[in-house]
Amino acid sequence: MEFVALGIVLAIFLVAAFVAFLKAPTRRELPPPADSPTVEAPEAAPPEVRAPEEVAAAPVEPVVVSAPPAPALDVPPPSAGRLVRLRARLARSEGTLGRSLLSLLARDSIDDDTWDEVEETLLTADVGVAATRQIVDNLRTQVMVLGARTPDQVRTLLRDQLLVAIGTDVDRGLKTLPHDDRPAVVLMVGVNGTGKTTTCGKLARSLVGDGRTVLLGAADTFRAAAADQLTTWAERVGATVVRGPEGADPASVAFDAVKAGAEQHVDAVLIDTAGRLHTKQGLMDELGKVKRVVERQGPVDEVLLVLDATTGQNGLVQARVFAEVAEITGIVLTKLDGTAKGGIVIAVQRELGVPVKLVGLGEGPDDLAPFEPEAFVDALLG
Ligand SMILES: Nc1nc2c(ncn2[C@@H]2O[C@H](COP(=O)(O)OP(=O)(O)O)[C@@H](O)[C@H]2O)c(=O)[nH]1
Ligand SMILES: [Mg+2]
Repeated sequence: MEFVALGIVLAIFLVAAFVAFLKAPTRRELPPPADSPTVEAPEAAPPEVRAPEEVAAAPVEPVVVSAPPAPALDVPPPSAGRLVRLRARLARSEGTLGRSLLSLLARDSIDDDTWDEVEETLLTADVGVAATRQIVDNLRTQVMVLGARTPDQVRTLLRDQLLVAIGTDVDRGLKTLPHDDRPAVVLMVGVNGTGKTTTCGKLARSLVGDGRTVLLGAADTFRAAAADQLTTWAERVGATVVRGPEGADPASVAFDAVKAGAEQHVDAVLIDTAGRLHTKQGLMDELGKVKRVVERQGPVDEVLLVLDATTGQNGLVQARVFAEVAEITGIVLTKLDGTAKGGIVIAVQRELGVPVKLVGLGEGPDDLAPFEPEAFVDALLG
């Protein structure tokens, strides 16, 4: 009897051992071969590098660990608040204006000589004669009322007056939304080299980033390189481009671009134009014609005058010429990252009675920002 019982126990044990043996290989298949991690992990990987199965178990980390860096061009940062982010770049050239004014106004007693210096500082910063006079008059009154001033009060005073000069209650929004089942049409005008083509590209990228569809019209047909440059931007930002042969009629290219934009139901058509200024009459004729021909299909929503901020008073002369040609709806002030003097913002708005809507702060694809007076003045004052 004992033998039978012992035999049964032995048999059960054997069966269990056999089953365990059968299952073992299956379990061995689950963990990856010991040497497989070296394929991804560098040989000198520190011991704390996670085993692949551990990484796979964590739902978020694999993306962080193994995803290739997203191409920067595909994810433009939001256009809102850009000026604040690009402020340091602006401050590079603007800081001196703010610092000079702040230190002049912080003096215990401000005599006529000091006021002359304030005026001089503003004029040197391209603010313009009329606006400078207004700012100085207002500051004088306020300083008289205040008497002794703390640095904070001086800062507030100056900030308020600069904001008044720039204007905070102006609509600086860009009309780039489709309407009446048609794309918004934006015409980019300005002298050669001011940044029209670059601004078309940057604006297209920003719109695409906001989820819109954009078509670029290469109506600068004067040089083939101009259309090539715009086409490169279109490829970079994911926009369609309509171009004509070199020397084609700019108005007909612009017309075709708007037509194609409407047929393709894009949200916005941005038209890049040429800016030869050697004959003012020729320019007027050409731009006027572009606008009229485009308007056969519907209204032009924005005519943006692109001005190089570093050209100072020269820029104002150009602005006047272009304002005669086309009804400018907004100003794009480019190259504010360079040696430009910020006062030009005030001067050009006064000159044209049209708001600065965008500012260019570099050559990079995201170096275009909606103009925000508060952020701008804060950058001036450091
Ligand atoms: N630093 C700087 N350069 C700019 C800016 N905008 C345009 N540019 C440069 O100015 C040059 C002329 O620009 P482009 O768009 O070809 O001018 P267009 O002739 O008016 O079309 C190019 O080298 C641009 O990279 C800007 O905001 N800052
Ligand atoms: Mg160009």
